Amino acid sequence: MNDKKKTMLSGIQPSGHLCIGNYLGAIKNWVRLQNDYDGIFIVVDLHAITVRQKPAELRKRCLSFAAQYLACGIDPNESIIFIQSHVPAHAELAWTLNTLAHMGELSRMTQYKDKIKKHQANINVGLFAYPVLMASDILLYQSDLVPVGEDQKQHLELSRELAERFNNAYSPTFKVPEAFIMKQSAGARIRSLQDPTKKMSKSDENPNNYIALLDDPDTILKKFKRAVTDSETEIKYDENRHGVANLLTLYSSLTDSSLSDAEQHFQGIGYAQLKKQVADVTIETLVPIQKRYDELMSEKTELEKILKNGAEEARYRARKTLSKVYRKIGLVGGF
Ligand code: ATP
Ligand code: LTN
Repeated sequence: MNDKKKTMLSGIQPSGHLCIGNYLGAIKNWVRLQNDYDGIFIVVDLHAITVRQKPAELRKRCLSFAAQYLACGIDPNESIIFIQSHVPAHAELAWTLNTLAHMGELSRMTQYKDKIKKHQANINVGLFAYPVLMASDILLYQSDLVPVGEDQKQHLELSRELAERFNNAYSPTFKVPEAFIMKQSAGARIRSLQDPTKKMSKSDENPNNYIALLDDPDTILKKFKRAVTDSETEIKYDENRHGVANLLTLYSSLTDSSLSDAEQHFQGIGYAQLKKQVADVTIETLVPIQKRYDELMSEKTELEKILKNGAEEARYRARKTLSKVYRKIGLVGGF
């Protein structure tokens, strides 16, 4: 790995089923940028437990998500992949940054407001402090670039704010990270198939709302056939026609073509064909990923080795930043 490269870092919570929204909004950019950056990709299990998880499923899902990162094209010789809880410094820096974060700014976070509405029975402190843990993931590694979907923009702003607040209160310590977010029409916010006013979410209780990376071709076709569109007929990109705009965005992102080329391609064609062709290009993208995934999961030694090496390297790098932070705030070190 080349030390002169800038650092790119991102993570996904092991909840639900990784979906095409996560792929187009985040993972595809990780893969695209990994040769130019020193990449760090995390399965953020400590974030996932802010919502109640079934222990046996969570355990399996962490490995499965790591395998899906690799199957999508993350190269372990280029980038580091690890599981967040394997590096204790994340929780330690999060505690420290909690003492800098304000109650007011955290209570304004949209994701927090949405999640407490959805999980009324479990409005826990972790859910509230979640963006601070995300800031510590990013700041621990002096990250330059954070490729995420649009829904994470506000959290990224907070990470930048906390870095600056710490640097001003003590002395320059953290790099102030930049978000890397595609345009909405290029996949930053893929919409739910059944309710295209909402974003596609991998833990949606209705599986018809998302295409999972591991859905088989028949399921993919069925889900797209049922996708909600509108009562018009022309296939044109109009942000207010959410369903059709979403299908066009999916088509153009998956085929790496422009929206206007996609519109051209579908001129004079009906919605049934649009759905069928979006299903076809999705299947074409996902089948090779699923094949590689099956290989990785059938013999877990390679996967476990990658995660072990990743955690080792991450622990070393994270400890360097954390020691600096502890020293600057006046904690006694050297024992
Ligand atoms: P959950 O439903 O489990 O809360 P999620 O689907 O919102 O999860 P996250 O783990 O919160 O997924 O997000 C992982 C990454 O995928 C983030 O970078 C996020 O911005 C991106 N992402 C999530 N949903 C979409 C979407 N619909 N379109 C584009 N990017 C998305
Ligand atoms: N909060 C993010 C997941 C996440 C993340 C990160 C993304 C946790 N730590 C660090 C980028 C960098 C989400 O998508 N819900």
